[in-house]
Amino acid sequence: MRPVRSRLFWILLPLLSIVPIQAETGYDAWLRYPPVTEGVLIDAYGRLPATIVKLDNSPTLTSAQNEIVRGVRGMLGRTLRMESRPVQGGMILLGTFAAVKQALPGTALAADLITDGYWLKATVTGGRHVLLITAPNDRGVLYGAFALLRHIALHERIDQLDEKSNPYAPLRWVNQWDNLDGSIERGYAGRSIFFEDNHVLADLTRAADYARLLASIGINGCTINNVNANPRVLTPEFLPQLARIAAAFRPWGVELSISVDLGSPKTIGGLNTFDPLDPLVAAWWKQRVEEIYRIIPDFGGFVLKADSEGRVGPSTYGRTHADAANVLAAALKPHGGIVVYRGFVYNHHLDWRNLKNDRARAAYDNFHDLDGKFAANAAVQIKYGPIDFQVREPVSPLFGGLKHTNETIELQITQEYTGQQRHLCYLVPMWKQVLDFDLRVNGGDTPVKQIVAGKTFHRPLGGFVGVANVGRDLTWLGYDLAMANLYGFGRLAWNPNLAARQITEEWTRMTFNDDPRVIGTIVHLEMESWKVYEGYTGPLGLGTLTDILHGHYGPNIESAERNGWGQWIRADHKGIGMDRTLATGTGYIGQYPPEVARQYESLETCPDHLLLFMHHVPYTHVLHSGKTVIQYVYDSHYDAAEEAQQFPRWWQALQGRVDEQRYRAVLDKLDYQAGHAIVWRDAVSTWFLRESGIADAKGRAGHFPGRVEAESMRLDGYTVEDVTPSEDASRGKAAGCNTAPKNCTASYTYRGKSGWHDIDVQYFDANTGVARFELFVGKQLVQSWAADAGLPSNIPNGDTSTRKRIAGIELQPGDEIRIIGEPNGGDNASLDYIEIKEPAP
Ligand code: GCW
Repeated sequence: MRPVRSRLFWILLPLLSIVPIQAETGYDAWLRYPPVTEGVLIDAYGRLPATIVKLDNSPTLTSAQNEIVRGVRGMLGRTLRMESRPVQGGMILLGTFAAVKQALPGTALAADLITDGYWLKATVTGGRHVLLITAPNDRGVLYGAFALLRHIALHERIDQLDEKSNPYAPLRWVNQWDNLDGSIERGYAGRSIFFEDNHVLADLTRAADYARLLASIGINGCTINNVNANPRVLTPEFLPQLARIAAAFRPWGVELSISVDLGSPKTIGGLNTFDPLDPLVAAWWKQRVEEIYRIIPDFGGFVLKADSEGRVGPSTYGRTHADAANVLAAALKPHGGIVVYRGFVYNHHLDWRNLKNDRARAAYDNFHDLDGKFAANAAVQIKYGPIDFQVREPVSPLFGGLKHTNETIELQITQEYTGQQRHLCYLVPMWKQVLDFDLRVNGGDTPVKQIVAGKTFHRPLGGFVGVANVGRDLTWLGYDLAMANLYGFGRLAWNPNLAARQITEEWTRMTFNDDPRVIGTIVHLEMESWKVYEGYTGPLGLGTLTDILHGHYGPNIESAERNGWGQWIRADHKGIGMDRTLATGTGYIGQYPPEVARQYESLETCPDHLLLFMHHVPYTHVLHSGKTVIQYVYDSHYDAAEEAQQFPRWWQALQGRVDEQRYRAVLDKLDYQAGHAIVWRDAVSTWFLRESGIADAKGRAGHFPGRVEAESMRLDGYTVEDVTPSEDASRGKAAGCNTAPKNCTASYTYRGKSGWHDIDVQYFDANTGVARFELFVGKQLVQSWAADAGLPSNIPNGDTSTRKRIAGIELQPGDEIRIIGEPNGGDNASLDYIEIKEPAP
């Protein structure tokens, strides 16, 4: 009998042929390998040889082979035949130079490749098609495999491949700041994928999958524990556990390294000293290192933070940083290991009253005189700016100050001061500026990237280190869009000459899809985001005006002042900015080579975006842009916050074009960011208005049309409280519900025009409990929600201030708007205000 098809079937038929967009967790990041569906490409890739041969059995080559099989199966729907010896017909051939030479004598190999570099070559030998993936070492072959898969994922031609690629620098590491108890310093994506409860996790699947992600972008080392290191990591009980992580990394060519505590010989070694020049101490390190290499032969080395932020260091014995680095370096040297010594050394008890004191000077002052004293297998790791991962800093002058010392640059993938992976802040454009910055050492062409790669001063070692705090969250960094930073870091470490836009486009296409609308929107969002974040947090070189004493997240302008941490902005009623000039200030500018110093020293030539980092000026100082400083601050905050309002709108255009799960997750984050950008805008503008006494020429600062303060609503149970700092709440006050377990109510009678409106409820989401809210209009429950965002504070302030937008409500004069807050734990369901607005067009 012929099957009878209903009319519905024919109506649905066109829909059935659309490839459904599968829900995705984000776990696969940019290694999703979705099917290639375009006919032309299917034909072209169809000519790929059916067999893949790997010429030896090393774990890395095995990964390379497996990865190609996995990728080809996903993208082209074909399962390659895996062989370990050359076959008669066409093949993809994986092998090191040495192996290829043996298997296919006469193959001319690329002589100009260095360690980790690779060559992809489509060729015909003996009448058969061979796609050669070869390199001087195993890891290079693996990188070649990922490069091939990237070409296919980006729908590029591979039939005539002849691509040689060398890494820009030998050292391409990430530093994780994981604690052995499973917490992560500045981690925003769940607990550690390595540790729990002072042990290495039994299941290291995540560690292996992380290594795969790292390998795919050319990262060859991972330091797994916090630079604020627990000495326990070196104990005999712990080392075998580390070996398990090294084993999880090894197939991906990622070398394991650890952060150590200089005090270890004393704290865990039973010595009564950790003096780096004491022979017993040197012997202790040597013995520990031997023990490590016995079980981890490819161990990468040590990272050391000493004499910084409370860590012990060589100063205890009057020794230098070079002495400390070198005792470790000597122990590591016979095994090929290295020591990376952090240049992030400064006094956090600086006297703020002394106008000549300057934390920005610290790295250069501490290390410049030691130039040439560090061992050849040691490198000084320098944060990109002289303070601490701010949204904008000049490049550290120390890069130009060490000519006989290996260097690495430390960038922060973790968005500690740049929105903590709740705000979109894509840092590749910033890193590009830093890496391209020409320090003009000796008047020459000396961009930072070349210096740190060891090219400028012919150093044997050097490179790029990214602080990356991935956690157990399935998205790795807690936010799908933040993963562009991890991807971008790796790509830049491989080749800092890549354009930011190209990197972003690659990442977008591989992470989402090839829809031009998707690519256009996401690339635009990412590329705009740093400028926008800077605009509503801290422009003109002020740095992120965040709470530097606590969460490093929400606004708290004055937390930078009048304490020993030295992140001063020196603001008073008349003016603002750190005078770092040679003429009248701290002299910091003198640490730069003369051409750069001249540019920064003069108000005429100092760029606006660093003005307040370098100079103290009155609020009325006129910038190159023609605006006064104070008006620029207002404009920047209002404009950038306005642009952040557009982020979720742009994203909404992608509904149905990206999978629903990630679509929702990203939209939630962008909505949240849009709300928090307003918190920033208001806090900073209010503070500057108060401090300077100069009105916003456009009349915005201090005026909030449509806003109804919680403290002026009818309150039942709620009590009015002061918020600290006061600019973190509208008019400085909030209403808190301290009557737990009883609910509180705040209500207001609407007197405006009738029609459609949006209601924004601004509340504080403390992390000590999950309060709930209900919003009623008249008797009708319009919205209820939970305050469960896990923000980094337990009180009402700029960290916890959160917006809930209830869009599209018809209001009529006389309507009662009522909010019921249900406190929970320590979260008092605090309210700041409601704002009633006509919907944006
Ligand atoms: O940025 C600061 C962080 C600290 C960090 C330190 C460092 C690991 O706030 O959490 O400690 O820098 O880089 O050593």
